[in-house]
Amino acid sequence: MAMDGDTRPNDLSAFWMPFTANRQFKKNPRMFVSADRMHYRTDDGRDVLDGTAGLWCCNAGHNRPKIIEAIQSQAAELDYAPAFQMGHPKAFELATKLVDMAPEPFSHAFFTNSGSESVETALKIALAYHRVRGEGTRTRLIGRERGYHGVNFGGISVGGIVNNRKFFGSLLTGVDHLPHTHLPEKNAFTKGQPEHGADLADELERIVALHGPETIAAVIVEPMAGSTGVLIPPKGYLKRLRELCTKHGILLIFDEVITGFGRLGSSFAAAHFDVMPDLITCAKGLTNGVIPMGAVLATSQIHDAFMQGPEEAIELFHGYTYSGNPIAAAAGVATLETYREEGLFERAAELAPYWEEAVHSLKGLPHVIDIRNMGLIAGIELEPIAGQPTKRAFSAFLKAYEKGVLIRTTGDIIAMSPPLIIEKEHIDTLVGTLADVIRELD
Ligand code: PXG
Repeated sequence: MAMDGDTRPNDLSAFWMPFTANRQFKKNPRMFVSADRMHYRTDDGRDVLDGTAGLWCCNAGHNRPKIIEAIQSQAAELDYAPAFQMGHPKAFELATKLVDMAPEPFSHAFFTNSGSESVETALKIALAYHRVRGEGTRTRLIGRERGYHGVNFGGISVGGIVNNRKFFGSLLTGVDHLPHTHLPEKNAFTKGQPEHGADLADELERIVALHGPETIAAVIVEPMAGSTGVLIPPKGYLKRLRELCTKHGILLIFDEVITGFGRLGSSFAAAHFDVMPDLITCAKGLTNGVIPMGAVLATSQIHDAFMQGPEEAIELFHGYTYSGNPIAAAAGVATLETYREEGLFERAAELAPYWEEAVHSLKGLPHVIDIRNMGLIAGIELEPIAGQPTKRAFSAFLKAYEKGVLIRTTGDIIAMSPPLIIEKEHIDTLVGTLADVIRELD
């Protein structure tokens, strides 16, 4: 129990923390107690510059009044409405705003509560799409090595992160993986999209030849892989993947849980790269991270394929108690309006060159073996300490936190993805502090 007026709970044992070294954390906890725009405030009263938009989600920065107000008034007006066979205006409003923001072919939104649920939903829609069209033999799903698609069974099956998979049994059957596109020996220190690796998309031909195209339902990839260390797609790679999927009647799913909502300087990566998948998953920035919510965006072609049977029949046997939850929808509407009113996606695009120069200035510092960037995102790869992978980057994370900057690490890669309201001075502080941190590393 917390003491009155004490902001640090003194019993940390009950909360089993996600993706955290629980015992280590609880010996030396790091607690945020409030936030404002670009900064968190710690329980010991320090300001910490947010270099990661929370977990890649608070794209408009923290505690934005419009979003707070929308949540408060929605909660007071309509707290919850049943999601099945009933509606409420905010979910429809948000769906319309969302498809208006998305690139042209996306005309429908299915609501979920997280990125993981968006992935499960997209995979299920893909399988069901083929079935309702009489192509029920298309049951295979293709992911990619080093892909992250959340933590549910479909997502870890198509995902390519060994620790997220190996503890959890046999996963989905009928899944195959494309090779990842990380080629440091050829592409290290590339600014923006790397030159080499488009041909790795051709591996899909090998997988198709092995199984037969009529067995494959969908390919799912992150257009830019975030969680495994900011892997930027090689020039031409996504376009090639699109061509091959079209050629073989396979649906292409872009998992845009990180790349959606301005991270690359466009609404979605699909628009940024001008490559249109058939389905887009999103979450995180949809509500600025404030309330759990995700969505799957579908083209009319996908959606309309389901709208064929008798009108009184349920077309898709899928959905969640909280699909389109009123308070989440209100937060979503206020978030999308904030992005638009403040031109935050354009702002990200304008700042991207400054960001690129800033992060690449870290080249030449000790242990730095690669730097990757795009939009307002960067990955800085460190040489692992021999026999102790992840240790060097994690100690950078701890030192940065002590110096008042929040970064994120995955393996020995430092990832940064600040709120899109970041100012140049913040970029200087973020990168300057990181340079000091890296110089101090063992
Ligand atoms: N797909 C992608 C591409 C993601 O990045 C998910 C699905 C799952 O979303 P939910 O909302 O279920 O967590 C994600 C989530 C990190 C980090 O620092 C990345 C995520 C989540 C937490 C930490 O790499 N991505």
